[in-house]
Amino acid sequence: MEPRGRSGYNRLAMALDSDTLEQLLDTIRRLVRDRLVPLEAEVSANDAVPADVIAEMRELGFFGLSIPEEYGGIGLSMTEEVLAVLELGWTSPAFRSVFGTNVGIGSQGIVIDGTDEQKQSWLPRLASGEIIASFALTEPEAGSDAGSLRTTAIRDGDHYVLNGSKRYITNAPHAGIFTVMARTDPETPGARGVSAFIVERDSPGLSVGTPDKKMGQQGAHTADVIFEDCRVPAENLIGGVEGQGFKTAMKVLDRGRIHMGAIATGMAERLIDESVRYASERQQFGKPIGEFQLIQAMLADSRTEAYAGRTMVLDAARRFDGGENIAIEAACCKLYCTEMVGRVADRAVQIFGGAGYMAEYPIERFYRDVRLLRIYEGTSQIQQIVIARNMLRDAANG
Ligand code: COS
Repeated sequence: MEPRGRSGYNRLAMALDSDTLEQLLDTIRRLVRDRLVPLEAEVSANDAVPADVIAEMRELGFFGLSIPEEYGGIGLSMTEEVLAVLELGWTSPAFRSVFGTNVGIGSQGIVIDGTDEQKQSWLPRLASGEIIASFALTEPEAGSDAGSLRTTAIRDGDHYVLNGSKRYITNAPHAGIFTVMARTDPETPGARGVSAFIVERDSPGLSVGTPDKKMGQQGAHTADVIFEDCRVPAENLIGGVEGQGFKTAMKVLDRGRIHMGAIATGMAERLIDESVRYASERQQFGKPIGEFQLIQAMLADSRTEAYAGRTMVLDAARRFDGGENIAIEAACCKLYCTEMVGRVADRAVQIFGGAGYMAEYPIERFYRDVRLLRIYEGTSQIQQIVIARNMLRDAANG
């Protein structure tokens, strides 16, 4: 029998021994509940995570959670990452966003498809949090249709010259490097002409726009990134091969979709906790509202759905760690868990009633924060397309 930790999950495909994993999860849980939750309102009001919190997260190794140990990270398996992210979901997503791109979309292009030199030169600095990595795929005219991106990267001697602009790029205002998808072959339309590059923040010709004003997730920052004859050394072409950039981006997003499902589930669990507490305390008609079956139905539906989400992300992560192709399962996680947390947040507002609509309570903020999850890293509709296309392809291939 494999030992079972507090997480209650069979320890398969784990990189850490069980004590170390439990210790890490406990550390995250304590930091989140004792230190970060009390700071949520301040982070939202100031639109910034305090510098000492960022320093603490750096110290704890959060920036390197998913980066292999040989490059200075903690090297969590996907299953372990999911368990960590479920804990992190308990608080405002702004905190996770500080290091989220280093763990996920900003670093994984290099981890998955980078050359040894690229890994050695960038991953240790990403793992330590010395620099932030951003993922630059989306453009003003290319969102869901990522393969139609227009930014060009034209070879000129031992450099590529980039022109174009990227939109809504998470952590762009803080980034030291960008993983940029750009068209190296303007004659080839669609995904095949796209390559991926590591572009340094201080490259001549690169500028970052003013941070976007958003509906929620204050404290997490996005901005445009503009390339005007931006010269990038040819050795920064990820994997050293042109035309592979779209596939690199898709592989990064596959993995990111499990991570995103876990964040959504963690947030749902927090909202349920808040809802149960409020339903136990709030009195109407002479008793706590939790004694009314219509409130109980909402609590039960939320709990059932969050449980389904938790089970799903852990299953997809286990399959990923086992080397299975998880394109369908990852999209299922993103689709189900992010839609699910939308329903859970909506029920939480309903249970809180007028208080759920007021900025004084955290529910209103979470309601706005979770709305983004159904959009970024691939909308729900894109997940449906990915799932159905793969189903039909599998059926055609027997
Ligand atoms: N892993 C590896 N390769 C993949 C892949 C995956 N998950 N998905 C697609 N590919 C490959 C395909 O096999 C194909 O390769 P070949 O040309 O060798 O056959 C190539 O990539 C193009 O794939 P496809 O034809 O499916 O591309 P489409 O242009 O039709 O786009 C969708 C597919 C819509 C799924 C894609 O554009 C997408 O995911 N869009 C959403 C982007 C997104 O999430 N944006 C959020 C912002 S980034 S934070």
